[in-house]
Amino acid sequence: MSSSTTPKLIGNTPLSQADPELFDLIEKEKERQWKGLELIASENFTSQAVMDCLGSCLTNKYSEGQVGARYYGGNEYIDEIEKLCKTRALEAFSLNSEDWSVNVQPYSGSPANFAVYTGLLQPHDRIMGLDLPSGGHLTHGYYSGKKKISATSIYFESLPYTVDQQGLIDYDGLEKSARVFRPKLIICGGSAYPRDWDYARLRKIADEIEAYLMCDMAHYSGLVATGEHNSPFQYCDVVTSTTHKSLRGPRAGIIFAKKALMPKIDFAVFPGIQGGPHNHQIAAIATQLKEVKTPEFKQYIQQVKANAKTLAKALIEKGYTLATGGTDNHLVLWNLRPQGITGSKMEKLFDAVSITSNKNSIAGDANALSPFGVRLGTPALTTRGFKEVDFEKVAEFLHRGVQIGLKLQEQAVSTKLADFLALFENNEELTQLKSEVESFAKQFGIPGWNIETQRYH
Ligand code: DSN
Repeated sequence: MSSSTTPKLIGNTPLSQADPELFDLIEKEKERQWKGLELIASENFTSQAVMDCLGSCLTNKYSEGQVGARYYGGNEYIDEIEKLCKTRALEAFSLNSEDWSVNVQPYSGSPANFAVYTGLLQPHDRIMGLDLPSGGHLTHGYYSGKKKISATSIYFESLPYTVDQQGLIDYDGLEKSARVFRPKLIICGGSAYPRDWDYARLRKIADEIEAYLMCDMAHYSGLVATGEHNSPFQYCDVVTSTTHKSLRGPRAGIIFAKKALMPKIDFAVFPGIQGGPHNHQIAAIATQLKEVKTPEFKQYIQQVKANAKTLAKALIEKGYTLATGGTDNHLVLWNLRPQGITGSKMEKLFDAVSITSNKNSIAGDANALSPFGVRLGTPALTTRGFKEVDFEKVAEFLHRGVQIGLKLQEQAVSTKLADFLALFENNEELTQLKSEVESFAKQFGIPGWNIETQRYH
């Protein structure tokens, strides 16, 4: 075909030309990720290989159903990809395919959890999960005093268990409540819990009341896969996870279940809750699970833990208090109640100096909207190559941030957040701290980022 007769291809223009406005916003976000210190415990920087899958032609394909049993044609390669992903998922967690099945289709962690509940429970069946202010997740049944917040608490009857004053899971309290409430499902795993879990104890409680035991290991699945955290698989009936946190894969979800339970869960994922699987995500999970099996990934996770311990120790040495007094995993729950400044104020101040963190409830907080905790995690910066010595520097930046925050709080005309924020403008100490944070962070790359050109390659 001569060029004069070649039809013009629709949609063949790169984003930079097709939509410069959006392209520019993405460039700005890339730069933000590179020049700041990312301490949100659930975030990470995924690999170029994962990005390649996410930006691939797999996003074009519909494939409702299971491998080998799809509703549409043209799925011969999609079947191979999903099969590969499932095999690698079982291998990554050393699971025997005689006992365990896996569904890799959930779009993310929340739909994965809801699919488990939909598959195994009837509406209004009872569930018990760790309370959100105690470090649990919204989807584990959260409701406030005034309102049912998570759909999990709308469709099921939820009674939370909590942590004690030290921040440790109150297993005795859970056992006592479970004997009275008799839930059909007990959920373990959390989003802001810095210690490991006693799965044997949870299994004993679940067995006594004939409940299912489910673990949502989203935060620490990278630690479980590498043997750096207790494995929930020995004791649980179902284990769910996201794949983008410590596992460092794409934004997606995954469900493991004992073989007999999986048909009901598969049916809940599709056609119950979702439509066509996101095949680009499934391919990206597959390639990440290949990486998870490497010695380098195990070293990465060991460094994540060592960095979290260093951060915890450095903060304690500066006189701070941590929930549970330290950490066994990838996160630190920093209690600023003794200093008298809220996590809400400090989250904003850290943002202003290019340190990203999040406010978090601490045991004993009266106001969930204005808690005294800050959650800090090490997975993202460890991916950028941070070692123990770098986290000592991070602790120093955090400490300087709190000192500035306390000064500004003194100067503010009221205790309101807005009056605190008003003092950020043109504050020289904040400007200086931001500049030092960025100079420090910019020495470290992020996957796919070319430090020389300051662009993704
Ligand atoms: N948003 C996640 C977290 O930060 O823990 C959980 O879904």
